[in-house]
Amino acid sequence: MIDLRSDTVTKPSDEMRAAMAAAEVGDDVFGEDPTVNLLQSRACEVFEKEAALWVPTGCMGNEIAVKVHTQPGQEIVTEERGHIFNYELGAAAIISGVMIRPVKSVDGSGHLTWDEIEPALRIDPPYYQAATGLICLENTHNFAGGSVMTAEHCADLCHRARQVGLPVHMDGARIFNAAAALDTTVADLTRQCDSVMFTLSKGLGAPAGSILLGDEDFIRGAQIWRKRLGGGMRQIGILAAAGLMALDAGPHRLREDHDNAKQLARGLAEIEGIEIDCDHVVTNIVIFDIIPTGKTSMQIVKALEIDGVRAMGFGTAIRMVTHCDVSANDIEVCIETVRRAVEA
Ligand code: TLP
Repeated sequence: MIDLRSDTVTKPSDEMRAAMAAAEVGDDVFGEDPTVNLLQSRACEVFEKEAALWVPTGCMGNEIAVKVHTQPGQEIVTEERGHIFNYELGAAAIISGVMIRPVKSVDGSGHLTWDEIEPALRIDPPYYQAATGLICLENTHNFAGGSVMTAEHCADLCHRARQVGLPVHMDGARIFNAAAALDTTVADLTRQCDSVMFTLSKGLGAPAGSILLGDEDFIRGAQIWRKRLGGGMRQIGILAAAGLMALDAGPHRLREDHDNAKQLARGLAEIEGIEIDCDHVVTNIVIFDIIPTGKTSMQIVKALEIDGVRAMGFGTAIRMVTHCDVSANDIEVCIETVRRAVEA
């Protein structure tokens, strides 16, 4: 089975499993797990941020950030296809009591400009309107096809947000993919953000875990909310050992995933009935439209599954994500499998 549903499906390597078995551990709720502590301080170094906190999932990291930055009754602004708005099951409403104000990115990139954000903001509104409490960005932008936001663009948004007194949270689940594509560092891409979440369990290859970063005050608040939400895990060094390997070695091989995604996009573009703009594929996510095939995405996904390829269908589109368990040869097999499914 060639599994392209997501880069979350990667399995830990033998080397990673060995590191996990050998991990030194302690009780992380007491702050005594040396491997977690090492991972958190390593993340601080890499991102050049004051403090970091292990969280079990990216969703928990994002939702803790929303909680710590906002007050109940406020609004948060996100791009309309953003993960926090679409794939976190209304958690911002349930946990933080905030409403999400989704904004359309006119150029389709998923990366809002200040001109798009500003009209959606309510800064010091009259008492009968909800105030904006937070702006959330996403880099790479998952459902805009893994598109990247440059360091300059992000710094500009953060600068303007600061001028109106708003914090900015970066959902950087795949920020290392953005850094690889833009040939820059994750520190540069997130320097002005008040908080950042990045995921160890996607392209970087760890079996679980994300890290939340910010200043010391923010992380103190985040630690309280992690515990409240049931995310205070104990001898978590076993997972942090995998996270350390993922953080050190994972970023170096992401370009291979991006090359495979490009190869996939080019192959798909040659299949009649598939609509894809190859120039938009710059990281490891490939999203293509199948309307002209006359089939539904569910029909195609089902046919692919029977033929040994897994993909994710949504609306009239299909998403395929490359990762460390997929080779260039698998990509060729995948292209031919899609051709058969479309032509059947
Ligand atoms: N994304 C998953 C699904 O939830 C859609 C995937 O397969 O891509 N932010 C972004 C941008 C994400 O893509 C994801 C996961 C998360 C946050 C949540 O991370 P986890 O799955 O660790 O909670």
